[in-house]
Amino acid sequence: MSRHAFEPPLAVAPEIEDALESGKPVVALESTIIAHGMPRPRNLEVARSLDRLIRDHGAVPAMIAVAEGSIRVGVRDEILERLAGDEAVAKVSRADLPACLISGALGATTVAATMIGAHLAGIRIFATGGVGGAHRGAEQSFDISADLLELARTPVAVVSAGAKSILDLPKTLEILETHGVPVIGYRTDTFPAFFVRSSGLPLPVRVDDVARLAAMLETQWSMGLASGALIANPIPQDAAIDAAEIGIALDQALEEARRHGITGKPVTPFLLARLNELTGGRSLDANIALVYNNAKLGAELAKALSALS
Ligand code: PSU
Ligand code: MN
Repeated sequence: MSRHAFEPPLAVAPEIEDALESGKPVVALESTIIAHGMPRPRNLEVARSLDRLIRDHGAVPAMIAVAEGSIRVGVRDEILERLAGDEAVAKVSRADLPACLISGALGATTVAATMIGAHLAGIRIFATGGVGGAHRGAEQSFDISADLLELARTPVAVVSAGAKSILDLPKTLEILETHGVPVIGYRTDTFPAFFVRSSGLPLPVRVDDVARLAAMLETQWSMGLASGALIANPIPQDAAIDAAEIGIALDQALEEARRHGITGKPVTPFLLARLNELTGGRSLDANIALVYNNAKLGAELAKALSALS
């Protein structure tokens, strides 16, 4: 008899279920970047463009969110519009999943919660913008994103442009190393810093082609190492923002967050929104460009992984 009296509350869209059953490439997408990471109305356009882009690159997109008591893998348009337009969408990480599911409320899933949904559905590749990490001052505040621990225990590869330097990137990398999470530079030797192609922090592994990347993931998982992997894909050159310019805006946004006493969950959404204002929308353009770039790599990687199995 199973230890679990209930099936997990998972609702996979038929198209995605078919794709997974026939071994076709599928790429998971998170809903928090849409609900909390980008302003309206661009967020909805981005969600729709991501869907098209992944299809154009030969994979099936799977936006993940919580709605109507289930983890939705693939959301219908009405839910997507509410995620992009509704102020009241909860930000749902691992710890928030059960309460949000029981309440029936609409929830946008973070990297951590999206990895859980992807894994439950059998999706191995997930493309996003940036992952959460150790915040600056984490040695005092203990503010370390659940994304890092999820990467340590859920076998999904996350394609990201690294993490923003609103975080303490050296600490973030140390935590990932401690937990045995491979951080793999895609065509880079250093950890990318989201808007900026390089943080200057060296990475132990660099891979220049997707077939090799897929083989590495397959090898990791074949050994039963049930952790994820972080694929670090730098923002395209022509979309990157000057490190000094973004640094000034980041410092100001961080100072404002401190002054307003903003801590915990609202920190990242607050900083993202302020950065966008402080850079006159340039940070948003860069953010969108790097998400598209990650979606493309995610699709290529999902195809390469499908070809192996
Ligand atoms: N970083 C970004 N954009 C985002 C996020 C992080 O550049 O939208 C979101 C992601 O959903 C990520 C979450 O999983 O913030 C991390 O939040 P926290 O630090 O509260 O775990
Ligand atoms: Mn936090």
